[in-house]
Amino acid sequence: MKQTAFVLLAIVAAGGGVNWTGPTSCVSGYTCVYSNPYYSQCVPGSGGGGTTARTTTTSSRTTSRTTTTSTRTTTSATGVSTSADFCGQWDLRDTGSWILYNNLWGSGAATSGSQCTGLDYASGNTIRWHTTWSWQGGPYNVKSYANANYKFTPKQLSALTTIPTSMTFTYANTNGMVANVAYDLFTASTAGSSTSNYEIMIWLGAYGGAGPISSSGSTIATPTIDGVTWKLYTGPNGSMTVYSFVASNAPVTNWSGDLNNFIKYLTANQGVSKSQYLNTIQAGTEPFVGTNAKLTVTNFSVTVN
Ligand SMILES: *[C@@H]1O[C@H](CO)[C@@H](O)[C@H](O)[C@H]1NC(C)=O
Ligand SMILES: *[C@@H]1O[C@H](CO)[C@@H](O)[C@H](O)[C@H]1NC(C)=O
Ligand SMILES: *[C@@H]1O[C@H](CO)[C@@H](O)[C@H](O)[C@H]1NC(C)=O
Ligand SMILES: CC(=O)N[C@H]1CO[C@H](CO)[C@@H](O)[C@@H]1O
Repeated sequence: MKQTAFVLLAIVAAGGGVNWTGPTSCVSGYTCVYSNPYYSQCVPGSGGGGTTARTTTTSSRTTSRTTTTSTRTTTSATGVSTSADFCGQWDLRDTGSWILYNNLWGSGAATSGSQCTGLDYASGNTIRWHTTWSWQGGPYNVKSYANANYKFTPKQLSALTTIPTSMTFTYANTNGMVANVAYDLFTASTAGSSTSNYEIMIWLGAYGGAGPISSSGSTIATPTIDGVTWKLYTGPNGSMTVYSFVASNAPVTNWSGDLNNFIKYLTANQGVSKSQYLNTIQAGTEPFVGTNAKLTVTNFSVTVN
């Protein structure tokens, strides 16, 4: 049951769109469409509005989630643990402390492409992994969210002290690539709930014009947290509020900080209730388009205190 929640949450990762100025507005010459529940997409010229497409996509995705939860769970002891890359849409690797997902949830929007993810090392609260992908077509649609999901006991925000984390990565073949590298945290009013009230994204990388969900198209604040000045955006996903901190000097490829500092910023300044539970911490990449791109997370660690 716990694992089901992880899978559900892993698939609802939200990033944003390309060339947006708001959830339903775009730069001049582009029109907003909704290709899935989480991204307003700006496409060249005039085109459809999105409510119907949004609803349709939501239900098809919900089905996929449910049917694929139990596929391919490999449990291994902690310690060095590598194996062949896995390429199936919902393939994953459970290391005990982590679940590494390929998660090609939006691959249906591509005209061609593929993606494979592999584990390089996992031990305790540290993981090293990589994902390699090419996606063509559907340039305004996210194709996937390959990510490492850290397993921990959900904790009320008021009970958190620190969440030290560090991530070092390289991204190869970024020329022409549209993608992000981002943490994705979810909170809810109950522990372990798969229905989240808040999604907190921390974007270390924003390549090729990728941007987060935003109601206004503008930053709402520019806090400096853990050595980086972040452009903060917010916008809704249905009843869930998304806060995205985008590194102003992205990509930040070697970062360490305290995730609780972002949470404390939001409880102090954005009205996020401390009675919320932090249920999910994951980090990975959301690709739109690119060729032979490769994200290598050379070191990622998280501890929830
Ligand atoms: C976003 O807009 C810029 C210029 O406004 C353009 O060069 C770029 O191709 C656009 N990105 C996409 C994915 O359409
Ligand atoms: C990342 O930063 C840390 C702390 O500044 C440093 O010790 C480490 O060598 C850096 N790693 C890389 C790969 O640059
Ligand atoms: C990986 O991160 C952990 C935790 O920050 C650190 O102890 C370790 O030295 C790092 N390893 C490398 C190879 O950077
Ligand atoms: C996590 C979460 O609540 N995500 C929701 C985003 O909005 C869509 C509907 O638009 C829901 O299906 C998701 O559950």
